[in-house]
Amino acid sequence: MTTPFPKDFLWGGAVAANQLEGAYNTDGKGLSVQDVMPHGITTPRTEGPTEDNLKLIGIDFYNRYKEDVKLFAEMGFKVFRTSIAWSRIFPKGDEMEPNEKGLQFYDDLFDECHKYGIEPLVTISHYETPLHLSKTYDGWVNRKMIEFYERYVTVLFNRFKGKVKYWLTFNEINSILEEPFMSGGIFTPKAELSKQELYQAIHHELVASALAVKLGHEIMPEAKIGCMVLSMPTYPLTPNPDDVVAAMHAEQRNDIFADIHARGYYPKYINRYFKANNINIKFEDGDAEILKHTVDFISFSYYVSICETGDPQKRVEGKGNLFAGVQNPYLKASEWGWQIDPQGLRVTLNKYWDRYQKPLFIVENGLGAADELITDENGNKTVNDDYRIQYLNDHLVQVGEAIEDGVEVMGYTSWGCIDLVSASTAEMKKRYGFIYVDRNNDGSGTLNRYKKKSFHWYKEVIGSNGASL
Ligand code: BGP
Repeated sequence: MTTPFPKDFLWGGAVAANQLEGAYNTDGKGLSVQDVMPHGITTPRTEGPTEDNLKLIGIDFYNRYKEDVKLFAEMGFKVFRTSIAWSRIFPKGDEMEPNEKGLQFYDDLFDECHKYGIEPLVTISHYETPLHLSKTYDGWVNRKMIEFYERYVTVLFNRFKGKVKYWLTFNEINSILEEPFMSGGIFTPKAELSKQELYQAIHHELVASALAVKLGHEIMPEAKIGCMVLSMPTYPLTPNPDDVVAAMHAEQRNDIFADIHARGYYPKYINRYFKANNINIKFEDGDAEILKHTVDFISFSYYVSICETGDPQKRVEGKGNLFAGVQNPYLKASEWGWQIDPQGLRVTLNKYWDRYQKPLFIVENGLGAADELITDENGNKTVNDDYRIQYLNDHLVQVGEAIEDGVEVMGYTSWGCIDLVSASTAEMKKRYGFIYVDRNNDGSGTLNRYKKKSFHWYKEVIGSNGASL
């Protein structure tokens, strides 16, 4: 059987601490911004944790990770992407000393992965800013965040060197444009945040990210450190050049993030936008030098593509992943309105490869769907998730096409390899996993795990290194 996938291709799955660990106040963990977002981005934050916040218990991964990692190993995972909850390590974020029990949890988790030959891929900050840093400093608007983040990553790198080879500095760093609180811990309500403050916050994150690359390379010379962006190809709605230019501008708004990480400086095209919006980024001495520490690879999430038009009359709002866009008349959408476009993944891979000539890692992709747990003829509980198999198969075929196009792809971790709490809506019903978790939107359920049909499908894909696609 032939396959375009290289033999060391990193197959696996991805999750984020706040969406599955639960144990939100166990072993010294402090609150994070997620603990006051009971309904994701759809409703305003609360004063403190409330009972309707499903993330407080998650899927109890904190206590059940051994059982789950064993299931990942059974599928043949080579890599497992998770994040470290910042507030487990620094409960408030601005302390000098880390919380040993938090570090110990991740030590144990990574050991468990290595037991099965699974490499951890760690997101340092995945929408989990300690709440104290958000409330007291206004998150990344404040330059002091660089110092707190530096202390945090230094602790992580020294503790986990030798155990974690692959690191991502910030999850979907560009999502701060739409979700400043969830993504950047910015407490000021979005409507009151000026563009100047927003882009200064972005600058602080970019400097912190480059600093992490620098420190990571010093502390762990063998490690590979990447950036992580939310990718979403934006097509012109029609061949009208007005639409083409509108789509170009929409893409540039997101492209600056990977451009700076990969090239080490701000691209010229953004100056015009800065000028038009009176944005003046304050660089401190040394910032330009730090930015030159570029990433080893580019990682990204891919779920949807969208369109853009220069004609306000033709604007039919579509849903995207955190960013809204104009609906594409040629594509079908998921139950949550995200338009499905496997070829867009090939386009994205080609674009990034041409632009950066650095290895690429797809660290999120998948279909959020409402699954039905059934009992099969052998009396086993399962889900016949043919729709998910179709989605993933179609996307992986396009990854294969991109590899044939000459793109260097390091690996693929499908999102939510085990069911977890949704980031945007904070519900359980929107499931992505190969493993079903018995927990419902009202919080009821045994938390038992069941293999879906896609579990067996993915095992075969990995086992054949993609030849079965
Ligand atoms: C990305 C996030 C993930 C994740 C995924 C799916 O934006 O990095 O944390 O959850 O999208 O989104 P949702 O859970 O809203 O369906």
